[in-house]
This record gives sequence, C-alpha cells and structure tokens, in this order.
Amino acid sequence: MEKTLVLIKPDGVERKLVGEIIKRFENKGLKIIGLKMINISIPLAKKLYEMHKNKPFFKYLIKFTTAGPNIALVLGSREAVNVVRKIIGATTPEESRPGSIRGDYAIHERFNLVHSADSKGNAEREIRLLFKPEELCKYSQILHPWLYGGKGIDR
Ligand code: FUP
Repeated sequence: MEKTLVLIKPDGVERKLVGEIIKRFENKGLKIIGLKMINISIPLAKKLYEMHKNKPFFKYLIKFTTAGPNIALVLGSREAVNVVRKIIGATTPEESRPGSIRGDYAIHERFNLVHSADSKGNAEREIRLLFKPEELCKYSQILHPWLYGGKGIDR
C-alpha cells in the first residue's frame, strides 16, 4: 500500500482544526498508519524543507514550522500521495479549490494548515525523518479489500 506523510502545521493545531482535517482523510478512506503530536526542531525542519533552502521564504517557513506543535500522520491507500494532495488543495489561497482543506480554511500561502509529501520518493524520505519504524502500525481491516481492492475483488 502506498504511504504518504502529512503534517497538520502549527496554525492547524492553534485554530483547532485537527479533528476536521483528520476527518477528511478518514472519510475518504485513507488508512491511518502513524499519528503523533511533535515539536519539530530547527535542524529537522531544515531537512524536511531542504528543497526550498534557496527560496526567499525559507527562513520564515522554518520559523513557522517550529513555532508550535505539529500533528504528523502517515496515511495509506492506493495512490496515497496524489489522493492526499487533492484533499489538501493548492498552496496559494487564490488557487486552492473550495472543498479542499486549504480551499475551505486557508487564506495565506504560508499559513496553509497542512503539508503533504509531493512524490513517492519524498513521502518515503519524510516518513523516515519523522517516524521510527516501530511507530508505524501494521493492522488488518475487514473492509480492506472493499476500500483498497484486493484478490478477487477488482474484476
Ligand atoms: P506545498 O507542497 O503545496 O506545501 O507547497 P510548496 O512545496 O511549494 O511550499 C512549501 C511551503 O512553503 C508551503 F506550504 C508554504 C511555504 N511557502 C511560503 O511560505 N511562501 C511561498 O511563496 C510559497 C510557499
């Protein structure tokens, strides 16, 4: 099953949108594989966002990420990376569509409530940065093949 990494950023925690945001992922059918509240250190934030290190907003992004606790989630489904990107919506408020998390709740391109990995490679890298292997839970669900497909159910 494909996995992706999600952060509910400090503004999402402070605005008390944690339940609302997680509900949207659960309602879609994504499986929660890991979940914890964390304070992200400055070195860890720099690693997480290393692809932006030359951008003019980098230092503000690091300041914001480390300003308060984040909720880190590992979610799984078929095509989890792309499914979650659709649910969170585009980065900027003028482009994020109503119905997406950012489209419904975010009005600033930095304080945009959620982060999710933008590729399978980055998802694996970010999961490794934020979770120890033993923090990821393996469990079966009776509905698993009905949600994600499986032997004898797809055709
Ligand atoms: P996204 O993948 O949608 O989170 O967007 P990006 O990877 O392009 O940007 C990562 C984060 O940088 C955004 F969530 C917020 C921050 N950012 C700014 O602070 N200012 C900008 O102009 C663009 C992005």
